[in-house]
Amino acid sequence: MPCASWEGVDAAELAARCGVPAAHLHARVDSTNDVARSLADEGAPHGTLVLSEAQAAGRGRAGRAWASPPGLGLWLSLVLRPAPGAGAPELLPLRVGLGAALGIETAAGEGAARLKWPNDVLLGERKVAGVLCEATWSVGRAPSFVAGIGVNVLHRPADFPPELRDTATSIAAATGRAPDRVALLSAIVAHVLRLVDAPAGPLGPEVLAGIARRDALRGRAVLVSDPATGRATLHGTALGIAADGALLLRTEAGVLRRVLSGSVRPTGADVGAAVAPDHILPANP
Ligand code: BT5
Repeated sequence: MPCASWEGVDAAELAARCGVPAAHLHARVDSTNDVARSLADEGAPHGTLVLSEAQAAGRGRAGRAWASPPGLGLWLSLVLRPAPGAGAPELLPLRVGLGAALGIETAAGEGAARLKWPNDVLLGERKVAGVLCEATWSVGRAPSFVAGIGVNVLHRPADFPPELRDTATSIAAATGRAPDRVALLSAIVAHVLRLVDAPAGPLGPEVLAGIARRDALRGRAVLVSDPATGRATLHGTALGIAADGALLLRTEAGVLRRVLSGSVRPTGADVGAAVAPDHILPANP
């Protein structure tokens, strides 16, 4: 069921404050990505925003659940229709993740957010936001994308389900301050739309530097696994993110490996200073 306003702001004003053509507001949906997908299929323009106060079936990658209780977060999706010849779709999650991080920093402090490849935003070591980009290609039509972003904003630790209490945080829990959700939403949307409006080719210097500055994995020993099966696929030291979006790893045998998809977690043994902070990240090392 659509609703007329959110946080006392009506849909037209919210759209204007976010700089988007339309804002679709809901009290509860299964997933804002599904609502945005339907709108995209009906021709909704680039930047169309879907926001729901709660999600009954919020999801992450590989069918994982995303906890989306009412009143505590930002559960939103944007319809994206990149211009013909725009940057590669596989780079969208990284651009969207950086945009979410920059928006979160308007509330948490510049440089506070960290990015864990491919799609997590952390405050400290805990996940504050996640990104889920989904694409639709149909014959004879330009592809359209939905970028889903979930941000934990006002949760106290006890508001998280027990299984997330050791790994999740909210902006309020991490900073001790409850941000204005409207200001936060408009900052995130503005950063994301600016960053996805990118020319063709690899990630540019601004995005690469923004990601490198916030890279939560660089210099750490990590384990890569298949998100669908959980099976470990690779172990190594994270060197950074390449311009084509790959996570660069150096294996114990000293071989450079490029990881294009997967779930990653640090295994504890950091090497820190062994990786130069200005490590060069070409698209094809
Ligand atoms: C993600 O997946 O992190 C992407 C999450 C995207 C959520 C948004 S909300 C709006 C839009 N509509 C949707 O239905 N989805 C998008 P992944 O990397 O697969 O991480 C999922 C994992 O994060 C889960 O298996 C949990 O371990 C953890 N998790 C679930 N809910 C969380 C939360 N609220 N905060 C922190 N961690 C959470």
